[in-house]
Amino acid sequence: MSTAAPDLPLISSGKVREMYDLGPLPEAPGGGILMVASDRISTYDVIHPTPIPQKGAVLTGISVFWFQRTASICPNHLISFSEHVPAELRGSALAVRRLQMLPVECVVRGYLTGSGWKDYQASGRVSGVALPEGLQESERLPEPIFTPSTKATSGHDEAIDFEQAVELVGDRALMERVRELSLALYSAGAEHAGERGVILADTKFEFGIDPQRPEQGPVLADEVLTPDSSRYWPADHYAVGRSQPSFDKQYVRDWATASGWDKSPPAPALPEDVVEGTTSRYIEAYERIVGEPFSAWLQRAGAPGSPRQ
Ligand code: Q0N
Repeated sequence: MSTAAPDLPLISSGKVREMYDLGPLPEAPGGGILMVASDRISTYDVIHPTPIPQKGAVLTGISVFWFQRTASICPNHLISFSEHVPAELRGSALAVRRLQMLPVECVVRGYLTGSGWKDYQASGRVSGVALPEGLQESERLPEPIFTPSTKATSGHDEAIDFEQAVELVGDRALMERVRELSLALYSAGAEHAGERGVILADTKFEFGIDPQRPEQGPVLADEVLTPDSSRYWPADHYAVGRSQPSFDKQYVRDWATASGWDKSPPAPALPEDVVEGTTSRYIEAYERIVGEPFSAWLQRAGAPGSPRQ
């Protein structure tokens, strides 16, 4: 469902979500942000003009599950999924603490795929981490690796090594802590996914510092262990030596490829059956990962049209 924009100052509008200024809140005197996950979908880095109903709510519900489940590993920016969230946006938006973001994307890889596979083929390394020879596409790594990246001026992600991340952040001890937390969060996600027949191939975290409480160290921000920030693969289709079908987007990718689209903007509109199939896959991803009906999330969040308890 697409919803009218809230009457709040817009901070930023990204490919798949908007951020609005909530101003100072009792829980966050330094300021709150309303993060709204849209139903927009991209393939090959291009947004399609057709939304995927419920996608934003699925990603928001999965993030909340992980914020709650990883709170013992690391503090996070979540304030509330109901308080401070406009009624029309409940289910697909979160009130979060405003942080000073670290200018690095904290990628953890347990399997060799995507740009990691490309960089390994070219150099034997990923973000400066040397890997054994002879690995195959999609192979499980001997142990998960931390492969930071940064938003290049073009907007594209650029792999950097740990030393470059230290320079960007300006604090070695802080960056070491961020690496340790990222690896611990990935392990928690991968173990949980594995128990549910899903492989967590890789994922991206973002951290910030709470200016009100800098002594608590890095605070987990952004979205966490969602299908948009991670590669989840169905374990029963896993095989090394080839690319893997993605849990959520494969319908769209397969259709887009078969349509003859050359992957340059603009992306084509999606037919109804592809939209419906993709919504179903997102809801299935929620139910596999969280282990409850997706309707339970909508109800807990007080999403419009969901029955009140
Ligand atoms: C924020 N992004 C994503 C860092 C920025 N809690 C927050 N407080 C303030 N800002 C942000 C959040 C969150 N979440 C996050 N933009 C703003 C973009 N990243 C890219 C990497 O560098």
